[in-house]
Amino acid sequence: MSPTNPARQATARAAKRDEFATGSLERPIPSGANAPGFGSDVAAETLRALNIPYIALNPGASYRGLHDSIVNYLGNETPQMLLCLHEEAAVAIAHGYAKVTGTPMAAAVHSNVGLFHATMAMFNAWCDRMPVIVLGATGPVDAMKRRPWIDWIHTASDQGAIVRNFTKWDDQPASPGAAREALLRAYWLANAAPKAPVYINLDAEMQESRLAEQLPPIDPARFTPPIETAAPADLIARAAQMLKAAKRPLIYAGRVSRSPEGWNARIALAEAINARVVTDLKIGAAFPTDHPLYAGATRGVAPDSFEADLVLSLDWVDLGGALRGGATSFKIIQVSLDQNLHNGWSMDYQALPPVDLFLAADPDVVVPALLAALAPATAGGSAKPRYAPVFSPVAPKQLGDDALTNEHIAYALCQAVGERPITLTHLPLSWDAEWWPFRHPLDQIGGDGGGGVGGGPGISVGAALALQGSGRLPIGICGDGDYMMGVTALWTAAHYRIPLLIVVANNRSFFNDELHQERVARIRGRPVENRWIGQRISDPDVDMAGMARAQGALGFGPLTEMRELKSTFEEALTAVEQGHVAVVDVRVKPGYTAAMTAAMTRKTE
Ligand SMILES: Cc1ncc(C[n+]2csc(CCOP(=O)(O)OP(=O)(O)O)c2C)c(N)n1
Ligand SMILES: [Mg+2]
Repeated sequence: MSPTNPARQATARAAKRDEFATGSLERPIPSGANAPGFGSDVAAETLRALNIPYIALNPGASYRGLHDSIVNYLGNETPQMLLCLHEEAAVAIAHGYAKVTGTPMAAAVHSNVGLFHATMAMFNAWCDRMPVIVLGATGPVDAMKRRPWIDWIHTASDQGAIVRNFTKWDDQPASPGAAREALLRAYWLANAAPKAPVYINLDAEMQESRLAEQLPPIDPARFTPPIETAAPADLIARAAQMLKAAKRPLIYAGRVSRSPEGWNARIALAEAINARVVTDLKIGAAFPTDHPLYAGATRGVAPDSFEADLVLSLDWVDLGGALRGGATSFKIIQVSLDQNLHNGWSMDYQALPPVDLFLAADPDVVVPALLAALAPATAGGSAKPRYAPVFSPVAPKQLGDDALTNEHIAYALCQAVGERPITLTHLPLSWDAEWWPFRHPLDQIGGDGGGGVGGGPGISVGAALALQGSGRLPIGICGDGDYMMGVTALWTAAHYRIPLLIVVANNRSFFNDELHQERVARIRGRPVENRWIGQRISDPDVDMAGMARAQGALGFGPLTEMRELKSTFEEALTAVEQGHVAVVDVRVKPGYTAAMTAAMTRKTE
């Protein structure tokens, strides 16, 4: 696969932007400014040069210079501002956008306080290895320039320290020229695998100072060269030998791109070596789940259960955890660049896996190389996914009539969706991969990354933004706790006419933690009946649909019966096709799938 320059990919995307309603909104009157006059104009111009399509933000005085430059110098396009009601939503939207496109948009947050709000979403994007360019600002670094009180509380001597442990790089450039270079470097680094958020802190004084002289023009593409990380040919040959020799190879299809070519190459590789393939709902779809070689989505199932004699991990999240307790009877090939991001603060690097052959390379580059080494004639994927993105509802299982479950949601929604191409932008904690087939890398884009509840709505809005014009209908299914923590992201979708369906799997509880309380009670011989106290979200029940309507979205429900589900989903999907944001509140009974409960309770007994 040939590398593509991220800046050039973004150009095409930015050109498409105008086709949607979003791009026609909030058009400023012309300012007449046609040359950069201030430090922040240079920063804004650099975002334009990098073709950053959007900047999700919550405003603040610390970056009022940049704000003015985007509106009055750039005319509020490339990037276009997307106003958010909370900084966590701003970053989550950028995270969701990156999950679909693989490239970053920007988010802007005000000084230390806005950055504090943004931290959880930045941590989610970090753990998810997704690129986000977070712009921030500090009050004037020069104390002589600070306004009394407010500029002092909103100035920190090392603001980047707030997020340094979970960003790939941060900087506080001291001049317009340095700001330009910092933004180019930020874009370049955020886009190089392993991808991750970066943070640039623009000094208020630098933004607002008049430009003493024009900067010499530069070609941004030359400062953001694509980095393709291939494995050396001798290691590919060794890996191919091992794969050929294996009798029961197992592929752990982990963090891979959304590219259809990469998808087809993985199918071709699995078929070439007759390997079973395991995937993970935490990350985006990596293999067709109705392929005969598909072996299921694992929550840390050991390969012993497949009697594998060789494991090929394509950057699997937590390979060490998956192999715990049974890695002696088979060989392990690991393909990953993730070690380049590991630091001493976050343990999100997971357990250290045993490895027999390590390929420090991009899995999307390695798979076609392995195919070529195995069978040169069949190498090279086609541009179209071999599995058409057409859904058929899953066969109904024993679905009771008494109380709805997430499985009812899956079944009725899948039926209502019919043949429409959709993207599942978020799934609740208790979701089973068997309920919904994935046949395209954009059928599902994975979870929140860092286990930070509240990311679901924002990530879904960002994914929906990126999917505009793709013909895919975005559907996010969120727990009620997740929905309520991130619900204000929906206002941004409603305001900027970003069509999206959110289904709330509403068990009226932070139910995950009820299970934890039950476990503790059991271990301590105390009443499990009390597990709901401090967990249940009822009395009063929250009006989920009302929270949608309050922000200009359509609200349906609460639904309590199976017969209401399909028709309401159909109505909501039609509304989304017409450009609306719709929320359907489905009351589900508290309870998790057996697999989820088992995964949660492992190691805690
Ligand atoms: C920011 C944050 N706060 C708290 C938690 C702990 N936590 C994990 S799952 C969960 C419950 C989430 O509730 P909901 O989205 O309704 O899903 P449910 O468990 O009910 O299916 C909580 C509170 C977390 N992971 N992240
Ligand atoms: Mg819940």
